[in-house]
Amino acid sequence: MATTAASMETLILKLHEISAVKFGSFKLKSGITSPIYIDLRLIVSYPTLLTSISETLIAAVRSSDATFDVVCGVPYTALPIATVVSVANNIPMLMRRKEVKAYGTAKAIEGVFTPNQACLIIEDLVTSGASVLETAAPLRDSGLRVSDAVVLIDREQGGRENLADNGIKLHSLLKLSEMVGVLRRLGKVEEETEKMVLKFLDENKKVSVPKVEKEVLGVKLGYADRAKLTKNETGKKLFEIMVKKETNLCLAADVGTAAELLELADKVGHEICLLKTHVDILPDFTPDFGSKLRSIADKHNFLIFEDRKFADIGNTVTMQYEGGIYHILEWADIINAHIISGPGIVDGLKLKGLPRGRGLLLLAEMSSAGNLATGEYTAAAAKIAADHSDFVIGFISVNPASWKSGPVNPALIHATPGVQMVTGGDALGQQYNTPYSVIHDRGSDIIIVGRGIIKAANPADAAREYRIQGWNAYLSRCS
Ligand code: 5BU
Repeated sequence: MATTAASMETLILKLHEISAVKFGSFKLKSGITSPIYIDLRLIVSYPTLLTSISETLIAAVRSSDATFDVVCGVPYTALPIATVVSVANNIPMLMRRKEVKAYGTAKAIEGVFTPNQACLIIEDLVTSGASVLETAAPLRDSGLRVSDAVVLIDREQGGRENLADNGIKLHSLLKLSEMVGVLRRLGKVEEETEKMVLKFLDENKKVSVPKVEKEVLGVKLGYADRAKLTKNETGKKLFEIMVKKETNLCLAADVGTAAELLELADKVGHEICLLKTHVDILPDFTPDFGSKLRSIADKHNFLIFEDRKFADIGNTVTMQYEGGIYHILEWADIINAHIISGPGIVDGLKLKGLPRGRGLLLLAEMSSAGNLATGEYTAAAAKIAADHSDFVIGFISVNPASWKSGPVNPALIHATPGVQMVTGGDALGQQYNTPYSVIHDRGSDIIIVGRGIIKAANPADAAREYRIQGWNAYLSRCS
């Protein structure tokens, strides 16, 4: 069915007739007072209207370039709309359980789907876009792609922009101003009322995503709450250590010998949540290195991350992880892997690591100039992580706030290398950002600092300074 101006007028008139459009003074969810209120919950009582809204919505999406395999309505008002769309067009539907708080747990999404299917979100009305984002987050966590949302009414208060910022294109049938314009033209509202609504819209063009909803999205959730969402015991422990020691600092202990490394670990251990090693650079490595480092880690309560960057097929990495000279599985709480070889690498590492309660970080982005871990590659890492949230605890990231695939499950942690007190780089392509920019602006959780600390005159003092800067950036992100 093509959407004509006449059919839109009929729809608007009908909505007005059933008092789904109200004029007066209404306090909205976002806290602002509005002279107009739209209540589309009523449409369940008017099956013909419900059918025609559903037909109009699907027609609008079909005339765009959006493609999708399944639909999901934003609970609750849009659920009947999505159901009618699904039934009338034979498109499978999914339901998001509104009552599940910690998404990422099983059954946040009801219905049958396969990862990587595209899901169209259906909504009745968009103000800030927060409700659509609340539904997009668990869909994405479950491995679905969400790039389009269709809505009957756009209140024109920033929703379109907020959704675009999160990689979702908004298709709207009606803008609030157009709707009021039609009602005015048809003599249903006074000129005065129309003016009031237009003035209100002009003064409230941008409603930001309210704080409580940001928290649901994980944007502002603190480390302590995120520990509760984490399925992996090492991931949980990491968040807990960060909270307990008030540190989001990881030391990249790239020193010349194992002896130096152990000495440094003991000196700065109280400042860090994580110590990162490159065990293959240590000329004096001995089989007891792991147990020595472990006892320092236990003494100072930090975790050990071997930056091994596994990259081979699943079968090979199981052997590299467990065997060889280094026996990484024995002493490293956390390892990382490229996803270049596909998800089999995660299955391989998980086979050995999960029974030991270990955790894996996926390399979603890299800090070096010209690296190829961008765009689709980064999105693929996010998807693999969502599929393996029992073992994958997060990512090596550089700018997670900019990810086109949107915010990831807050149970997953972001650790960022390329951090120094001033921006810049080295002669071999490393690029540095400051602790504040990494944690506050780019939405990462852990700063990984190497030469900024180990080349300092006093590494313990430098580590302390990085810890304070990183932690303050986190606190200001939360406030
Ligand atoms: P730096 O001295 O702070 O530049 O050390 C950074 C550390 O992080 C170093 O051990 C690198 O191997 C590691 N690193 C990185 O710099 N960039 C990346 O994208 C990844 C790891 Br992954």
